[in-house]
Parts: sequence; structure tokens; C-alpha cells
Amino acid sequence: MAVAPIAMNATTVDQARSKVSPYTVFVDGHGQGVRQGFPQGRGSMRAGVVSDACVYVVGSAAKAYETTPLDVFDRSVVALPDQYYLMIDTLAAPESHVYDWRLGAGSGTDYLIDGAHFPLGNSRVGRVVDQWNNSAQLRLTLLDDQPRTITLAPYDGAEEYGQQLHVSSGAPAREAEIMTLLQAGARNTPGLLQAETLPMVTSGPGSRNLSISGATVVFLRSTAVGDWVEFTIDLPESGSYDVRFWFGTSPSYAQLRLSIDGEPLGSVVDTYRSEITLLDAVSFGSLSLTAGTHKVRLTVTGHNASSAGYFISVDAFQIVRTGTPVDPQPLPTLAARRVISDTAVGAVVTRPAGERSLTDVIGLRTGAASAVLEGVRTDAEQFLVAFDRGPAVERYALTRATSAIARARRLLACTSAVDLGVLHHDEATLVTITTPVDQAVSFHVRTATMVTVNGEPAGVQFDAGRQVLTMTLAAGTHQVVVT
Ligand SMILES: [Ca+2]
Repeated sequence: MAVAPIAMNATTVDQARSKVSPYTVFVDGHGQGVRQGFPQGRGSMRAGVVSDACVYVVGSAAKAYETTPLDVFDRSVVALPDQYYLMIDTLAAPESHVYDWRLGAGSGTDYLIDGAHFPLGNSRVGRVVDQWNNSAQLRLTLLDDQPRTITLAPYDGAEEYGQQLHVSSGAPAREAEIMTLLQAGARNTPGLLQAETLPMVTSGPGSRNLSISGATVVFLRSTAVGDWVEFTIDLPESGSYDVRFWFGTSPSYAQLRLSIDGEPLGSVVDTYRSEITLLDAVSFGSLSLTAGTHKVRLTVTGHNASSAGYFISVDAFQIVRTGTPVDPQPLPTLAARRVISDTAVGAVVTRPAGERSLTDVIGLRTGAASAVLEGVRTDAEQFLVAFDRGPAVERYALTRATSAIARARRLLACTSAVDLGVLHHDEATLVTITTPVDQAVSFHVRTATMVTVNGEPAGVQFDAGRQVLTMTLAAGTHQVVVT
């Protein structure tokens, strides 16, 4: 299903590639053309509404495939800048093909599919992919009607780039759509200390930093029972602390125990494994510590009968006040589903907002007629309405629209199509509006006592009963603040 075409100046796809997306769609296993005379890309990128409420961008690259030219390859991205992205890949071709969405997934991270850890080289049918490292987290939720096979594989021919996620469109077809919700955020483990960043001494053996599964670890070249490595830490306050460690494993690693300021804590840990990888977090229990400097020592106590040596490696450890969270703050849970009508395709996303939740209706018009979807009627090419309660909206955004009604509330009325984004804050309503001509524009705001346009006070009419603001604007883009 092709989305409605839009008319704007196209930039080169090289810009789209470098600024928007490390993601690519493969057609029957083939990527986009790269040889001389067939420049990579051959596409265009166009922007819709760009506002505090929403950003909408479309990239098109149907002719980028040298062996299998497509009729349509549009990638529409709707971003709620502070919340999430919705990405819709729309593909159509004269012949049937299998489409394979490939996401450059980096290296040294954890992957989960539908909440279960997922090893490199495996495939699984799933819906939600989580990707973590020590500082960031990314979640992809596939909103397609049918389940997708997801594969985590090395980056073909460029293994130094780490891994790729492949999402297959399934059986060959002339048309395909891959709709994905993306959430990103920080992933900071409370009280995490990277071993390689701490002051350190050993009982004699040399040490150096190594990379294991993408993590930097302190590797101790220990050779006998009793060898140790000791880190110095500084605690800001006295109290009870919980202690966890992350160790590397290998066929030549030792058994070790932890002591803090000379006092043993927890059990002996065997870091021998037949694989070189990282152990899951090892908990050593809790102890009372005073504010100030402490010595955290790992001592070799022996080795597994299968191990070839006494080496150890330490990735990181965590010392947090007992009773406080030990895991990173997870990404907010969003409920999302694909929705479709005769005139539009999109998604409904429910997201938490303080004590309540908001329901976002996001749509792309699919034909010449006005789009009708989930209580929204508009001639916009793309639309977003975030419903609060009943017809109340937290934000809305419309690309190239003259009219929009949501649950019987008038959102927009004008003569020439505008791009409009409206975000209601408690203190003010932030509006970005682009009009191609001088015209009067009427749009919904909750209240209006004072209005500025590009920082200057402006004369407006406000219909308090219908909550509609009317103002005359010159051609161009304007920042409107309503208080
Ligand atoms: Ca580390």
C-alpha cells in the first residue's frame, strides 16, 4: 500500500543515509546498488511537520535496487521527540519478493526477544527486541499483523561493525509493510563501577585491559592460588550496601573469592567456562560500610578441574545502598497496535503520563480521499492526535492539511494546506505552523490569554466555547506560543 505522494524539494539520499538511518531493506537478499555508475541510494528525503509535538520525515528509494527495481520503497518516520518513533516501511514491486529489514545492531550489547536473552546466530519468531549496553537501551516493537522471524547475525562482509538484526517479511509478495515502534533511552546501572577505571594494585601478576563480548575487562595474569587484584573505591555515605560483580569467563580462568577491607563476602565463584564470554551478575550479598575509602580484593582460591589456568578478568561491579533499585530504569511500557482503514494506515499507541495514560492515533493517508482512522478525520498526508480524556488532546500534528476533526473536536480549518504541530504544556501551548501563503488559520488550543508569534505579541480571535484560535499568518514558518 503506497502512502499519498507529497510535493517538496528532495534532498539527495546520501544525506538521508548519513543522517537518518543505518537501517537497510534487502530485496531477495540483495542490498542497494553500490558499484560505479550506480550510486548508492538514488532516493530522496522530504520533511513534513517539524515541531515540538511531532516530527515527520519520509525517505524514498524505490530505484536504489539495481537488480530488482521497486515501484515503491517509502520509509515514513513519525517521531514524538520526547517519547518514541514510529517507522513504516512501505514496499511494492512488479514481481513478488522477500524483503529483509536489516538493523545495524552494534556490538557488545545484550539482546532480548520478547523478554528472553537471545544469542548471536539464532532466529526466533517474536515481536519485541530489546538491545542494551552499559549506557543505553533501545527497544523495537514490531506492529505487523503476522509474526516476524528475527535473526541476530554477524554483519555480512563487515564483521567489525558487530551484529545485524534481520526481520523478514515472510513469504514472497508484491507488496509488504514493516511497521516498527522504536524507543530509546539511557541505561544507567545504579552504583556501577567499571573495573578498568578504578585505582588498582595486584599481588605481583601483571594485568591489562581486554575486550570480551564488547565489554572492557581488567585481565589478571595470575598463576597461583593466593594471587590477587585489589581496587580502591570511595563511598559518599555510611550504611548497608549490596554488592554484585560482572566477571569474564574462559577455559583458563580461576575460582576466586571477594573480600572488602579484608573481610570475605559471599561464596567462591568459578569463572571457568569453555567459552570466552561474560557471566551474568554475581551477587555477594550485603555488608555495612562507612563513608570513605575501601579496598575491594579478588583472590584466586583454586581452579576447576577442567580449567587450564588461574587467570581472572573483571568487567565491573556494583555497590548500592541496600533497599534501593539495583537495575537500570526500564523504558516505559507502551501498548501499540497497527490500525488500518479504507483511507489510512497507522498505529494506536498508549503511553503512561504521570497518573494517567494517553492514547496516540498516528496515521498516513493512503488515497486521495480524506483519511478516517480511529476517530480522526483529516485531509492531512500524515497525522498524530494524542487523546487525553474524551476529546481532550495533549498534542496533535498534521502534515499538509486544511482540515482535521478528532472525536467531534475541530483541530484545524484553513484554505491552503499547512504543516501544524501543537503541544499543550501546563504553562503554555507550543505551536509550529508552516503556511505556503498569507491566510487565516483556525486551530484548537485549550485556552488563550496571550499569544506571541515569533516572539512578538499577536492579535488573534479565540472562541473559548469551541476552543479554537484564529489568526492571520504570512507565508512561512512561525513559532506561536499561547498562554
Ligand atoms: Ca568494564
